[in-house]
Amino acid sequence: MSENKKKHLCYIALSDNILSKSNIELIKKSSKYGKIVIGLMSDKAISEYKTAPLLNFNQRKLIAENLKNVYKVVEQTSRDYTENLIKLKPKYVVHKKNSWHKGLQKRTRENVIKIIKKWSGKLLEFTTTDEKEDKFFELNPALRRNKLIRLIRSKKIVRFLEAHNSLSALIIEKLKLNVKNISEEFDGIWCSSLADSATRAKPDNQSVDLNTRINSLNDILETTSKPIIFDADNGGTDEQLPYTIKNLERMGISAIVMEDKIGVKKNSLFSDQAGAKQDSVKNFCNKLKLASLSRITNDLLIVARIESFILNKGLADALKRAEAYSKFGADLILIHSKAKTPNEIFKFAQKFKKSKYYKPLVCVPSTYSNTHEDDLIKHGFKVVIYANQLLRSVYPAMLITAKSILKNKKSKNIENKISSIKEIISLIEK
Ligand code: SPV
Ligand code: MG
Repeated sequence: MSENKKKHLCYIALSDNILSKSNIELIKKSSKYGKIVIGLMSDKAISEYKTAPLLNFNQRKLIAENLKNVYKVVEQTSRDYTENLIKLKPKYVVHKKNSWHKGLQKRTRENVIKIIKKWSGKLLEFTTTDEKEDKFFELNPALRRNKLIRLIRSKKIVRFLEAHNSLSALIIEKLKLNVKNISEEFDGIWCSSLADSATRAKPDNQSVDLNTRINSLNDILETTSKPIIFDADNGGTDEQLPYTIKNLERMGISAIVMEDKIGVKKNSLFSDQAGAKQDSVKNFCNKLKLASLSRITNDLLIVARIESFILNKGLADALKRAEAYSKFGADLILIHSKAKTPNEIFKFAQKFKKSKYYKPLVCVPSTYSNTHEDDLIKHGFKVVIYANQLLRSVYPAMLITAKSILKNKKSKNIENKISSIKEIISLIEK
């Protein structure tokens, strides 16, 4: 580097995993232009517009600070570069070519150009290796598993949607929607016992055995990278549970939900709960303890699902259980309800918030579906699971198509209502 260039600053904002080949290339190329300052985006800033990277801020910072050619690492607390650029007045801002010319990033790029122009700064855009190589990171089960904890720490609410097979999971994986200039997406995949059973035309009563459920998970893992929460019904027997936990952990699942019910398994949304009994607090606490001791890492979160409202046992019972479950190893509490309004779960949240055994709350707004996420956030919920909506949307669509073909004795009449083969194939191949 010439003497003159030595005093120039080169600003690179990074929002992904530092040790990707393309980032290293970017840093190497930039080092010819001046001293490199990495604007390391905070987890929170990233989560506001896309999935947070696998490594958290401190892990990324440690790596970035120790890279050759990096002069300094500063935190960038928003997607917008303005604050850091004005503070540092870098001669150059560096970015990967072609990765921010479209969509929401386009405005950020234009803004950067406008700001640095004030001190004759320049934008440098470099071609880097195909980002597919960076995707290698995503294949690591340990990194996928750890994503849920990170999302819980960095987002106001973490949003899961049910997938009943790989194709529905792929929709969750890839869908991004621009809502009021924020790129919205689902944070992860709920592997529902109801949806998994119904897809196999079986009732939600454990007729689909655990191995088959694990196979469904495997299919979904193959085509996605987002975190998965597994619905394990009541977790099975004490003899089986440690193996289930280890298996899920090995696969890279982020959380297991266990409900405090015993006896004949009934889906909680059925009004008839005859035969379904709630486990004793003591038994279920032992199960939670067993689950939490069976895991190798703390990244597989244990979610205790309380069925007190489902079985009309009331608020006091739910609260007593929440405290006990929390004490015995639950990382999160799922308070289930089949009421038409969220009143009972909101009352529960209000009281539980004050407990010294408080744990982040999960809800499943299937029957109180008119409840907006903002309201859930306001009442202290951290994870929302939309538990069955994709399954419920394919069923009527298939019925309409089948009826149309039967009625018209040809398929032409339904053509404009169904997707083209090309559309589906391109989703798979992309
Ligand atoms: C599931 O989706 O299988 C659940 C949630 O367990 S519920 O159907 O509400 O019981
Ligand atoms: Mg279930």
